[in-house]
Amino acid sequence: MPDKTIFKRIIDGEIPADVVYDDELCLAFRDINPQAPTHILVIPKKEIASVNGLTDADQALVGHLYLVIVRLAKDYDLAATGYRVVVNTGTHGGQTVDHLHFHLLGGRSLQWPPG
Ligand code: DGP
Repeated sequence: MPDKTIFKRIIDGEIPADVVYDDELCLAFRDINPQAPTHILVIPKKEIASVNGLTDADQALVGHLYLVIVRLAKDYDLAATGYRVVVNTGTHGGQTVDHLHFHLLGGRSLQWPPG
């Protein structure tokens, strides 16, 4: 069994996080290294390493995660000004934690293209 990821340890309550949303399917908490005034990570409680690990069985889960993101964007006053949802994937994508996570970034004007 591979070591637990840091996000699985947060799900299991082994390490603290600034949780902003919690339900039976997912958890949302503030990124420890924020890249914008609001930087929230939304993760499934199910252990999925990246978007590459999604299957047909996860269709409803992905929809749920996205609706939670939209809800948080509204709750944190990002919806009107805009925001970005980022899913870094694999080495070239800059993924550093092998547990699927959606970055919700907002509160400032974000540049494009990313580096
Ligand atoms: P990524 O590079 O896309 O895999 O993003 C991983 C993010 O996770 C990164 O922005 C920093 C954040 N992160 C890493 N460890 C922790 C932690 O222990 N707590 C919190 N809240 N965030 C973490």
